[in-house]
Amino acid sequence: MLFSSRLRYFALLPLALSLLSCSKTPGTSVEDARAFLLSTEAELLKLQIADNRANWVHETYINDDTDNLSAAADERVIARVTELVKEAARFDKTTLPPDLRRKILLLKLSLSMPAPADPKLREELTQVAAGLSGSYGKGKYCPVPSDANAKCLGVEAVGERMAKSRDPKELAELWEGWHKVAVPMRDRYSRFVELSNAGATELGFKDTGVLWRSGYDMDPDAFSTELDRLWGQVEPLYKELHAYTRTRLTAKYGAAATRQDGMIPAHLLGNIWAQEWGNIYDLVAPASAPATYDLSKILASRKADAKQITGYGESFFKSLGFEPLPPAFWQRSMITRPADRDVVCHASAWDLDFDTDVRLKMCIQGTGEDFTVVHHELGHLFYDLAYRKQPFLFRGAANDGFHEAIGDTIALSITPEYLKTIGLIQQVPPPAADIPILLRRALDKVAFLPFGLLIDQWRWQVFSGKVKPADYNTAWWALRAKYQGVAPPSDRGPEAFDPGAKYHIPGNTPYARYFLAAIYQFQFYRAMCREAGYTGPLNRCSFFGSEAAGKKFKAMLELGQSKPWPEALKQMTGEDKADAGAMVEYFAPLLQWLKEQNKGATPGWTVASGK
Ligand code: X8Z
Ligand code: ZN
Repeated sequence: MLFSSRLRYFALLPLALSLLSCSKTPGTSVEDARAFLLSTEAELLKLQIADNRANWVHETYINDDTDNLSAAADERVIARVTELVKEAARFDKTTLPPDLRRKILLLKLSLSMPAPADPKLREELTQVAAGLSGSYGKGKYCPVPSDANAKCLGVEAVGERMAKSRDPKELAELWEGWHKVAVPMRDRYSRFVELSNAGATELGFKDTGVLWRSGYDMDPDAFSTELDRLWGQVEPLYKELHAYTRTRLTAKYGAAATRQDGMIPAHLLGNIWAQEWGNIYDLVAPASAPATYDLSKILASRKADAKQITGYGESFFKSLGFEPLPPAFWQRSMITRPADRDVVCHASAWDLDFDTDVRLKMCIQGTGEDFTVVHHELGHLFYDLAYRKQPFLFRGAANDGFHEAIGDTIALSITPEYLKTIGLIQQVPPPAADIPILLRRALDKVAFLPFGLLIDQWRWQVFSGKVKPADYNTAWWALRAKYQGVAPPSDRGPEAFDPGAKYHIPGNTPYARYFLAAIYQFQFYRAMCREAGYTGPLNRCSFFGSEAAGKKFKAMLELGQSKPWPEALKQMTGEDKADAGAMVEYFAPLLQWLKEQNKGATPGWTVASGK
């Protein structure tokens, strides 16, 4: 009896201690950290799936109810992550194995919209955020607002007209019309900034911008410097493209395209935001170029529907050795705009359950642009599927630029030879078509670079308080001038909030990722071409069908975010630094050609002082 009671005593002691440690002073050992992360991952997985479902329904059926439901689900995740980050601080002084330390770091960085712990403020923030994103999704430009029957245009309709119209007056109207959508967002956006910053401070960051810049396995200031370095590598190429495009637009539009300062009016570049210029290819095409092909026309003549266009993307991945998309993808995606309700049409890829329920949300109309965007989006989904066996906190990209680069890497392989292989064109254009094909591509990829860079330059200034709400728009145009060399069609009034007319601002999606992706994709592509045994000029390579290239790619994707990104990059490319050299190599023949065309002209523009 005695013995047994002693035994009981000893047997119960550890349990009693652990009960004590749960209720009063939680442990800080490595084993405690492991247990904490295990339960955190299980809990967050559940919460995040519920949040994804609410957001999916919101974005595919916008109304007041779904605005509220998605805001409430976001709030639950943010509240819990905030608590868990604070709880995890107890391991700050524990020497943890690298995987556990990394998980805690990733947990801390996981919110792109940190929120205050005060439930009232948190609720306000999530509602302001859902309202901003809803306002963008519902946004319409009504050419004759007083006429109830006048047809109002959503963002794709405005985009489509701006791609096709060659009437500067109509283009200016469309541009100004769409930008009105953002006017009522400005005050809500400044409140959003205040509240999100309060949340970032509670998590130990100076502001939300610093939190965003902390996600790159380097010091946040070093990250800004790194972006400047990369921009420095490609800026000369952009300047030549800008100068050439300006000359051709002046020839076409005369005074409407001509400015004393050398900037290009933003409404003449074939895109609402002047972010990609491929739609004005016909205006800048080399005079004596051999005919190439127009993918939009080919797809239209074949009556390729949304499903077929998506199928082309899937086949490419399969040719590299990836499994087909899971059945849920085909059953649950939204790939065309529904006729009867407001939806967020901006294309996005959804990892609903962090397993095989992956979905595409896109309003495919059948253009050549859709063809590339489908590859972009499927890149996200094949990445999601590849890392789904990782622990929950590692189910993400090496960094967010990697996620954005995967599909684009594949799309660089859409060469004439590839289009012939899949039967979309009958004849491969002669080598003399290289320059027009490269120019067409540069209008999208090279023109994008300064835009990709400036969006977050603006947001970082806003989050840091350097730019106050009254100066939001002036600061925006100062950056547009500095980096892109573009100007608005007319002076912007004091009520304008032009950043809000771009999805990622009201949608609060960080944007430096796209700048990085524009550079990484050429680095990945060069490595895969090498792996596929290709040795010719980089711009003619397609690694379609190369299982060797696919294997290398897949191995990197499967890592998820379990390792710092330079390791993932090294495994795939042998290089551990981002390098725009691959992009410069790809466009080298075009750069030389542009320089010849620009002889006698001076690339560049002047930015008014004080801006
Ligand atoms: O937003 C996107 C994708 C979804 S992640 C369609 N992109 C940026 C944009 O449209 O502004 C891709 C390129 C840049
Ligand atoms: Zn994307």
